[in-house]
Amino acid sequence: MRIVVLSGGVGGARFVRGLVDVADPAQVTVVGNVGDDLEVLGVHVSPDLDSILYALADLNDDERGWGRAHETWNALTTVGELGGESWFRLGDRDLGLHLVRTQALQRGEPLSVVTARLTKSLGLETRLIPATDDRLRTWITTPAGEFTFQEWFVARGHRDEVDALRFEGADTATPAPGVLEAMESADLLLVAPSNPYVSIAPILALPKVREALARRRVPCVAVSPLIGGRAVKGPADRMLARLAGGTSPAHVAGCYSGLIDALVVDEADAGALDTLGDVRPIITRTLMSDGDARRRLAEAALGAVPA
Ligand code: FO1
Repeated sequence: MRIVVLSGGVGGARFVRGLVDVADPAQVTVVGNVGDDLEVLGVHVSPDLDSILYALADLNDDERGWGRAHETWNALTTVGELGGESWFRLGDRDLGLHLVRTQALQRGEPLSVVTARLTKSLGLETRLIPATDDRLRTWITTPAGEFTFQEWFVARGHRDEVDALRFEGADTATPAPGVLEAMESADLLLVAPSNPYVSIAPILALPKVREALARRRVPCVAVSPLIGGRAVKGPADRMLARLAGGTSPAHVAGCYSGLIDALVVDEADAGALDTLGDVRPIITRTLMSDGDARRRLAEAALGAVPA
């Protein structure tokens, strides 16, 4: 079964890791968000692609959620001592990947080509494609002003309420090679349990990706990132409350209106399913606390397709 997953960073990476344990990794294509990308200290960082790469290669720091396990921070300490930019924490091991990627981009290689090479170097069978090779950046409008995603998320600790989002470049950006082909030949489309506004919306802001999803002939299943109306980590619940008016499964499904057939929701949300309309609920335990829990969640999402 060919599967395409639209994914953001931390939650999406955990989900994809579970998915490739229960499905053939070579049949899985992950389309990753690049709206969070940034240039810092002269390197290009693609946090969501890297979270997925590290999770698939078992190199990730499971507790922190981003970056690599057994990380050291010597380069960053030196940067700080020398008065450089150290607000965005790049570990020594992580930095190696950013150097390789940045050099390739500077040579003129598209992000999708570099990413495919990184995937291969790490010995992965799963395809990881950035949603676009073009520049796409998420901007967050708050009462304190407009910030790039990482300024808001990391530098300001996502403390500001979000009034609106803007995906710079999305109107003219085209999907990276392979994205539409993978979506069109998939047997199942999945939306990972990522923040609908900052992780999935930048991918859906590409008109061609949204159109491909809207005209799908195969099931599309989203996994809710909320448990009991609360985000496991991060600002998804606050954003849904403010921007959608609530944190029920229906509010999550509303972010994907016309684009999904089923929504995987946690048992804790099973009492609030009456307004889901055409979207079929799949109820399970969704907390990805360990490998077994991740695999169970992936199996629940796969269950939407008859074997
Ligand atoms: N998140 C933080 O909260 N603080 C950081 O300093 C930070 C650094 C960082 C470096 C590389 C990387 O791949 C991810 C990093 N993240 C950091 C996570 C990242 O900002 C977000 O989790 C994603 O962009 C949201 O999906």
